[in-house]
Amino acid sequence: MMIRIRSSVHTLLVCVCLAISALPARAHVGSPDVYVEGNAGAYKLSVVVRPPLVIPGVADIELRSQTPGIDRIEITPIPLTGEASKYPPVPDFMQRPFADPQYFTGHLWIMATGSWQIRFTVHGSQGSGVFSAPVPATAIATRAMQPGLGIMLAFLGILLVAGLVSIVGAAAREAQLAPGAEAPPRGRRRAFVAMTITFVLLIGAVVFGNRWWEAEAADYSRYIYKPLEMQAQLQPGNVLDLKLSDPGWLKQRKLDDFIPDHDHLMHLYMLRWPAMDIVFHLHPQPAGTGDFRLALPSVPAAEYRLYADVVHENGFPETIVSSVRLPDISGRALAGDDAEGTSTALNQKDGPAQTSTNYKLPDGYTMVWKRPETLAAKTPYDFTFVLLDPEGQPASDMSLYMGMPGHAAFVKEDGSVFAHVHPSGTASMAALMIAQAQNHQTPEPDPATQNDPMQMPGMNMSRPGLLSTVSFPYGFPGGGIYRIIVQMKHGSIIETGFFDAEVGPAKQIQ
Ligand SMILES: [Cu+2]
Repeated sequence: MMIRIRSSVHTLLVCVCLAISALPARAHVGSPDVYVEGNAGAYKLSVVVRPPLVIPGVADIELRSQTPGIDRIEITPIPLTGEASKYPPVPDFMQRPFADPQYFTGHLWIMATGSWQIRFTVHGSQGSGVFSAPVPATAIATRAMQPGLGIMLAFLGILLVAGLVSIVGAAAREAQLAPGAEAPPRGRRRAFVAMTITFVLLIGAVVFGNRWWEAEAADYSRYIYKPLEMQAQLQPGNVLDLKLSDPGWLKQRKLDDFIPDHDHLMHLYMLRWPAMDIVFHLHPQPAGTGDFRLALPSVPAAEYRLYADVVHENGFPETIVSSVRLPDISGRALAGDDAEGTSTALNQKDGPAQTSTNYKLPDGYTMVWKRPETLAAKTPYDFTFVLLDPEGQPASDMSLYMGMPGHAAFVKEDGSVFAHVHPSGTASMAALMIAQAQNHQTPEPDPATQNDPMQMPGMNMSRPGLLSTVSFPYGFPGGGIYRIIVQMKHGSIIETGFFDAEVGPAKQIQ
């Protein structure tokens, strides 16, 4: 009987913890934290938003201003689109936790799953300004309770049941006795009956409680994020057909509401797997609801892993993961924004192969990574790359690639992390533009921030003097080996550089 109680109590506790302990959202794969850079009026901000572990839950926000003079910052969580986006709640204020006057932290409740923004209103000596960071918030998985906590809670539960049973027994046996008197056999019998009834009732309560929590957990699990699924199939004529399907999540998710994100409805990274030594950045075209097609370029026979980025109408981004085995294909020539890069295989056994900071490109150019000395998880970095011409000078013929000075993909060796990042950060460009439009900001030309695509009125305009340096704000979600694939464009050539990084565990914040 005791074993049954124990297992029931344990199940109940596990359910409680399943319900309260979910992992957060991810627009990318395995990389939930949002790293963005942008301007609030005269202030250039670097923002990290760590979405909550539960929905509803608290998002942790860190902000560093590259511009001095800030007096105070108000933060507000608002849905990115819809009627509710017009009625922001009363703002909170960010704190300065350290002596550093340009570093701020804050915490905000995110009350529902969906496409959110955190709006920063900055006041200071250089006037006021507004900036919004899009934050997709979803619970994506459940985490089991720690065994130690489970055993402790189960023990306390048993103690509670045993205590109540013995209290009832003592009351039935001895309540009417004079002090010090021995309980008569009748009293003992009465106590036995009372204890049995109490025990059965308590077991009933535990079983009922368990059922209730199971129902709650099942209900909650419906809200756990399930990314769209994708079936990739080779069709005659070297056409890759990508069929999307919804495994069931929120009813409002659709397969026909995608909006263009930096010029395309879908950005497909196709990597030879697991070597990651050949990478294609391609742009399949819609061919019906939830159906995308792509005429393949020439590819060698291999297994390829596919990461497809799309953005829904409400600014909610998804990365759809799939894989496909392709035969040798002699396909079309690459054209437009499509690009290909080749490197050495990611050496999974003996550590990173491309640990150097200089990546030699086939046309004599070199891509250089200003690599930090050490890389730790959960730490915001500016990943800075420079494109040098064959003479070793910064390339002077730079052009924008899909409206931006560069695109980077951070891929973990086991494929569990994939993040497609831009100079403005990890947020999708489409979501950033929705947020920016609401802030009614007119972009001001500023040579110091010309790498920032939000500063560019016509994102496709090629501008003379575009810097050959590009920076991506990002932080690794965890330790391990990552391949960073960086693309920049000069003239009409899209260059693809490969860099490998060994990332240590997260550092304790001082
Ligand atoms: Cu991109």
